[in-house]
Amino acid sequence: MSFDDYLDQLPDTDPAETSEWLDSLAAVATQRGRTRAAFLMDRLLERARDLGLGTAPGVSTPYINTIPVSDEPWFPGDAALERRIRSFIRWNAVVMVVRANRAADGIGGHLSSFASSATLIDVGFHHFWRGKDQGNPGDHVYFQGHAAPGIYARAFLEGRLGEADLDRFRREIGGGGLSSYPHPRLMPEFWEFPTVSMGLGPINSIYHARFNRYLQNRRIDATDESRVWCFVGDGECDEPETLGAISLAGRESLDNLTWVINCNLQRLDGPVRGNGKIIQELESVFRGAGWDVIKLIWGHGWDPLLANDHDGVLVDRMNATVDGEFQRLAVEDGSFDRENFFGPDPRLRKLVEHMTDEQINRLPRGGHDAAKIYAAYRAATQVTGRPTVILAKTIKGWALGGDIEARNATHQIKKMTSEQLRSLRDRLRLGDVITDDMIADGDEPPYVRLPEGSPEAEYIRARRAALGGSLPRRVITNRRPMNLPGDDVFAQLLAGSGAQAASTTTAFTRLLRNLCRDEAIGSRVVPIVPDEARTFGMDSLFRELKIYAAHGQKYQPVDHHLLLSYAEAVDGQILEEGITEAGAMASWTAAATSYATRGVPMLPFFIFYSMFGFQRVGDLIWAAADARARGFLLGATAGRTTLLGEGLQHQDGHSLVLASTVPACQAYDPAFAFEMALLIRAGIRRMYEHGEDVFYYLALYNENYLMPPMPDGDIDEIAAGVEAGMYRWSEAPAAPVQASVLFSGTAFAAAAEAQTVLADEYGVGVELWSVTSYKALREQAMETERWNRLHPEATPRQSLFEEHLAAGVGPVVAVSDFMRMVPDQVARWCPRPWASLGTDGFGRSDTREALRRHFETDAAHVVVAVLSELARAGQIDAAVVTSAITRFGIDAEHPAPWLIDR
Ligand SMILES: Cc1ncc(C[n+]2csc(CCOP(=O)(O)OP(=O)(O)O)c2C)c(N)n1
Ligand SMILES: [Mg+2]
Repeated sequence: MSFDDYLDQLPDTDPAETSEWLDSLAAVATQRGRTRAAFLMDRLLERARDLGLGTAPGVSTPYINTIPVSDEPWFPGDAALERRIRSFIRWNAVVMVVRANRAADGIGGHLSSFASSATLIDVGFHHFWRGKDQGNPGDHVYFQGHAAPGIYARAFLEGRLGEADLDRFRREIGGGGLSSYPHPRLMPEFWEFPTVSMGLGPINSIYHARFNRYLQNRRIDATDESRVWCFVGDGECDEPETLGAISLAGRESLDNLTWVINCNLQRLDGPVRGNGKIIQELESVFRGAGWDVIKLIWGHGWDPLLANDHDGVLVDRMNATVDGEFQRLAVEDGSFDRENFFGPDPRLRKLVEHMTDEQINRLPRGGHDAAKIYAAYRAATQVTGRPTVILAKTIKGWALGGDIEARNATHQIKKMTSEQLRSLRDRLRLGDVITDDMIADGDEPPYVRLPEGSPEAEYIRARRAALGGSLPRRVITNRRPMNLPGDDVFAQLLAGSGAQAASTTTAFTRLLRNLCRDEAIGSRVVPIVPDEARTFGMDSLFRELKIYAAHGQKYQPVDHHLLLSYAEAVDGQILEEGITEAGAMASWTAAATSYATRGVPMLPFFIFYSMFGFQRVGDLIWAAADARARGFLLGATAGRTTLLGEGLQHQDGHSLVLASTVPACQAYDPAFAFEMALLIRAGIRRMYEHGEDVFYYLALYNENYLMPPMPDGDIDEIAAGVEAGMYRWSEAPAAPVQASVLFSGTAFAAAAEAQTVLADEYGVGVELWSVTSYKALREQAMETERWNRLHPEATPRQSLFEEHLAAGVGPVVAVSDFMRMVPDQVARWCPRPWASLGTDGFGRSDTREALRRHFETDAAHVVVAVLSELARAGQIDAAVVTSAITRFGIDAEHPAPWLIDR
């Protein structure tokens, strides 16, 4: 369906008049040309917009700068000094990568991404980005990961890094090196935002800007002095995460957000859109999403040409040239450009006849023109009610010389010959500081510093001082300290559910409400949910806490008469993200890093369908870990069998495997409400009292059973066991033969039933252990093992896991609603015979009972597993096992669940 189809449905009240207009347009197009006709149409549409006629907004404009020359402000900087400073930065960025690769072949690094964005970045540093020295957190700048060498090079000129630091680019082992890309985990006082996994910086920046608004609207922190800037690659725009959330920024009027898309027309392998125009494509997409779009395509040299383009032929040519051709023009020399870009049309050729080939070759692209960049940034910071994207056209590898600039291989080049370095030096006009013999073959090319007291050194210092200090810088100044809750918040949960059955999910919702009501911590709690609150029984919180809505609630909800109606408010506390786990995760990251980015600790709980967590947004979780996020992730409806009915794409039996791959993640599988409460209590202390940069992942289930109270004893002692990963849940009944069963989560029921059956019918006394975290046990065991390996003559230490189990006798059987891999993490440290039961294989729809039989995790299978291990150890007769298998109706010849679906 096209636009015409829609028009055909509207009544034409005066067809004669319509024809008149249409005929005149057609006449202009034939007699004066298409360009003229298009121009007239654009003018008419402009007037229509001014008159408020409600015509459909245009989404694309010609391939020229959005800001007319006449609207460009005076450039307040000293252009010559800035160019000179930039030359130093460009040089050092190159030398850093080149030296690193001479010292250690293959160590990598990138030259050409920064070479293309150096001016874009520099103008921000000199004129816009506010640091943190003026009493507020300043601006939040997300740099393109591959531009990292340029950021280090600037830090070097500012005196924040020394030569020894630069020489340790990508050499981090032993401490003190510079990380390849922005990693707060590795350089916690420098980098703030991990960006190098493409697409994550962009989506995180949107939700960061949104979270700043949330903080402001909830009156927790004044954030209007901070702007979020994000540098994005044009190739990076192909990642779904990059563009997937831009409409949120438009919808929520995030005028505190500015994106700069570095349109060098290339990605890693070749052109981003060889046959098209990435800038035009992005313009439409962003305009459609409600952003202000500033195209910065041409540098100053083009201004007089465009001013003399009376026939519009130059604009036509610009519109018609595809990116692959523009890339070619960048590679070739001026005479080629004269022939091939200007040449075919005599009017165009005439436009540049006064110029030399060299001058044509040097016609700059907008993204290399400081004054035009300044104009774009200034306009962006003045837009209200909308986010802004600047589409800046650049050349990849700019100034690095003909062998590198705009070549398809440019992204991967990390070495330069002395010859190439000499020509770079000349191009940067650094002949006065770098002599030929300093870059002779075989010698290390030198870093160059601005002489102390030189106008350049003074300028860079003064500019950053005026803007509030150096960037990037990660500091933790607790501007708005958060008080920790007392134990009374947890009391209800520790008491158990009495005679009423409950799930760990409903228990969590209760705890969340208690936390939100707590005077100390309540306002800092950030509940985040991606359209799943009803699934988790959290909709009861809507009315009480309200859903955050940037523009309030402009309608009366259908359920307004109900006590628990859908309630949105500007100062709402719940972030109801809609169906976007990626967006919700980005929100969580913003909240979970707010202690550092804003000095305002927040306590985020992101509760999601556990299947759509680690598996769906694992890379965002990894980035959050890099960013030193603190908070809670809750994988609800966890378990391959507990979530009955839903089937293969819903039943999660492996998020704990995935969670075990994230070093900072504290992954838990609590069985009882009190365990869950103790874990959250412990997590709050660890993260917010002791300042540990970890986060928690808890699997929550939707199965109702009686939640026992916390066992008698000292709360801290019991909590320590739950936190360490295991504690004895019940003693073994007296019996001649003994075994241990380890359960996690909802597998408690099978374990407890097996315990009774084994005692009553087989004379086997089984002790039960609740294992809350195999990941924690494994890490502790690995640590012990390592210590023993490295201290061969000392008395060997025992891991916690070994120590606990060494005290008992007989086999150990582990059961959980997750894959066997989860308990098997600790198998090699088990001092007794080991067997594990779990849910390996695809889920399917059925009842819990049927699923547990299918996956062989029900009580019958626990009984058989214990008996089988006892028989293997010669403690009972094998015939006992056989009879149990028959008795429980287990089909011994049935193929294993994980083999069935292959
Ligand atoms: C998720 C992800 N996939 C792939 C890469 C590998 N990669 C690094 S840079 C790059 C090309 C980047 O192109 P662009 O976004 O246009 O940035 P430019 O360097 O051109 O500014 C790729 C594919 C990555 N870093 N992250
Ligand atoms: Mg690119």
